[in-house]
Amino acid sequence: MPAATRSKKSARKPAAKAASGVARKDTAPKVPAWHVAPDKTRAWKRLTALAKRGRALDLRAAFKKDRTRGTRFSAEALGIHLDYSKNLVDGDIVDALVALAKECGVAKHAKAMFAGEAINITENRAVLHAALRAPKGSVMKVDGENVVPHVHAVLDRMAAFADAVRNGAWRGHTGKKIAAVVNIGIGGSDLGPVMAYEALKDFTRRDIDCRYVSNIDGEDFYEKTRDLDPETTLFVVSSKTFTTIETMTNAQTARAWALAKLKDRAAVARHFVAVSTNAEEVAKFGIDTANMFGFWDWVGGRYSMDSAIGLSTMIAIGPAAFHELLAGFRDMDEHFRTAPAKKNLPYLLALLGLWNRDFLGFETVAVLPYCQYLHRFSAYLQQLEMESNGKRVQLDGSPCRWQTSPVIWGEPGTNGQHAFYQMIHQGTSPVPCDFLAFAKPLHDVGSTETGMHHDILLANLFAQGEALAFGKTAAEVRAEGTPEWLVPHRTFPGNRPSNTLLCEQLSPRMLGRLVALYEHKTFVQGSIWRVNSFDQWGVELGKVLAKRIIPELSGARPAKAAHDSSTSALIARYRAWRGR
Ligand code: G6Q
Repeated sequence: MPAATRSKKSARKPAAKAASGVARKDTAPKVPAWHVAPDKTRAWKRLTALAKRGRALDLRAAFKKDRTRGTRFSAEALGIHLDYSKNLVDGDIVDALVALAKECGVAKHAKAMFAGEAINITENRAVLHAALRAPKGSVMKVDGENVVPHVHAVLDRMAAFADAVRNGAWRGHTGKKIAAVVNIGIGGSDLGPVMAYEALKDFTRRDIDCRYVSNIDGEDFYEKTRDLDPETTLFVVSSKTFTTIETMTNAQTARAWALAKLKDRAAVARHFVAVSTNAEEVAKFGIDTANMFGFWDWVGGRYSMDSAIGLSTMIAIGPAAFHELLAGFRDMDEHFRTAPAKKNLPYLLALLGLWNRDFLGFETVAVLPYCQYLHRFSAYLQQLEMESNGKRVQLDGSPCRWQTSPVIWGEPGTNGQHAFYQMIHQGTSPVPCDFLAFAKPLHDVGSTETGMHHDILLANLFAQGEALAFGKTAAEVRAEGTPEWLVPHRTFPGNRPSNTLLCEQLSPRMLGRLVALYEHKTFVQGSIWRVNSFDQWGVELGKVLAKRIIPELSGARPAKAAHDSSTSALIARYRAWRGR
């Protein structure tokens, strides 16, 4: 199978093209009998009964009663220590959650995923991002064909190219060394690479500046390129489909920007490479398909940062470190597949999240990394979880009778503490938090006189979890001599759930483990919620409507398309202010 195409053998037969262009079947695929609706299970009923106990659980009392709670409700694997003791759970609740995963057939579903079955049923596709990190020589099949050799063929080509850019063998059209790599992509073709570049900055060579243009807003392209020299700039156009309007518009703008100085169409070949599954469109754009790095339709956009979509990451950190990143993903795949649910980090995170969402009714989750390098991690997870599980119908098309994805959001600590933590501590809606930190910093800045930054950072993280869980009672506030009228303002209710993920040290391998941890967490939740975590029909409608409106904004006269009075007035106001 060539990099970006399927062999005849592997083409799925009954697939036809739907209006949206994706392969479809004419009859709905059968949902396996073991994939039961969660609310039909005994465990769900048990959890519904336990919810009252969970809501009433007093963390102060629970910790007092069980001196081992902090270690009892924790698990550790692969240098990641998960402390989930500050959740509103007890042993019975955890047992019932684990039973829920079992009754919902999560393990069977995972097996089907790893076996390359077309579990993305609405697009009739396998979901095999795990093959992206499979070791050379292993076997993972889609439609009977082992895809691992194809994965490694692309990885080898990426490595050769990344090395050439890094060591100066690959030069720009005028013979100069590449000094800036600009990845043009959006969504899954942007969020992973930009998150990884920021997270692993300390592992980059620093003499090649990587930048990421995603937004159709021209200011993004302008700002990211205004100080770059086309002679030393390489564009990586990353788009699975190579038809996404934002990416194609930015790529065309980039080509015009480069050619304005280089003045030779032949320069495109030295300054543009593509990452895509669509060789035809890449060639149409004018990029030599020899400079195209492929991946496959069984890799979803938001699950693609370890595919060729990670080309800019590989250029930044080098092929060896990229392979370490892949090894980290693989470590977590193995842990996910083999560890018992109670010790399995993705299962635990998923089940606790589900408990908070479906049984305690919490609507959002804050992911709060106490690590500046991870400052794009929450944004990355926002897409991973919300695009995957923000669904309202089950696999069989019937409505979900339960809540699905919560809102995922967050910013690094300690910055957030001086901004939105107020609401987390004393607001009316509890927000479960995932605190994330590394025990060993990459740079141990500070001194005993000034204070070690990392100790202060981690002290803050531990203090936040403590404050959220145990709060401060009115009696404690009074005992400090606080006037009575101020007591309610200074009281912290406590009992606000959090997980703490304390990891050993940030590295490419650790990042791979963490991303795969959340990938599989998302899988477990989607599996129990019985939704298709691998499609994203919800982004379609807005795209279609925008296409219709574009000519109405830029045309000489507004088109006569019928809109509601709000949209029409906004279009008219826009045109007036643009002098049209
Ligand atoms: C991810 C989504 C979406 C996608 C972008 C970019 O899972 O499918 O975020 O990655 O819309 O798509 P292209 O890579 O095809 O340009």
